[in-house]
Amino acid sequence: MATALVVVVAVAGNPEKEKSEKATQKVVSPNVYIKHPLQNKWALWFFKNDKSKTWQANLRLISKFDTVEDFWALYNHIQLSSNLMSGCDYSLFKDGIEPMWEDERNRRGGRWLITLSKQQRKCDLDRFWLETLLCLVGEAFDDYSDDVCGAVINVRAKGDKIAIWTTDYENKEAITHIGRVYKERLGVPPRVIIGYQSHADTATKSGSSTKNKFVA
Ligand code: MGP
Repeated sequence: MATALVVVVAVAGNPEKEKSEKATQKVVSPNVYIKHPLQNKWALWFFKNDKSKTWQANLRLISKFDTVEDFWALYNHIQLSSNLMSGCDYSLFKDGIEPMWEDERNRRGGRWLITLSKQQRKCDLDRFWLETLLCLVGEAFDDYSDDVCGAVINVRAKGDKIAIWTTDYENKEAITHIGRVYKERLGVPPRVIIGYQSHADTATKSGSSTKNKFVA
């Protein structure tokens, strides 16, 4: 539990008053000095497409945070996704999970994928990504938030993508709950169908599309 901070205000420069009045004590609310903790610690990653390097070498950790204040400080400090060059990604993942298919927590997982039209970069991309971040740090999926590993935004000339990655493509209950809440939070109309695909299928796909394991 938070304890109150007692600020001792000395009556500076007046030793007589200091003696007679001792010191004034003020109790400051903990809200003033304690940052608001998040349930999880998160890491923000950046990917820049340098074709002379491997995919993994292009992935860089930006920073980690575990309070509401540090989340906003970081968010306000970095470029909006719509200002990034095509080929760049941001990824926000729980601390300890790398934003790649190979991580133990992603290997048997998959993603709810939001594909955007080129026109949507202007009106939807940044607000969809911020809402996605808020779903993650705010643990918006109730008991199923434990299944969430992170989220990725791909800025691409052919059409941008945003996805929430979950840990187990066989956990139907968690996946369907997360998909339903996520679609609602983004305000995606019911007639628009979003799909969930396993990373295993995405990584081995032959054509341009991966089959959906679930839809919402
Ligand atoms: P991408 O960046 O997820 O999508 O994957 P993009 O650029 O829209 O391409 P498309 O194929 O979906 O149309 C691009 C490529 O990056 C993949 O084909 C992989 O070669 C590589 N890549 C992407 N991810 C997420 C991973 C990963 O997790 N691990 C590894 N090893 N390579 C990845």
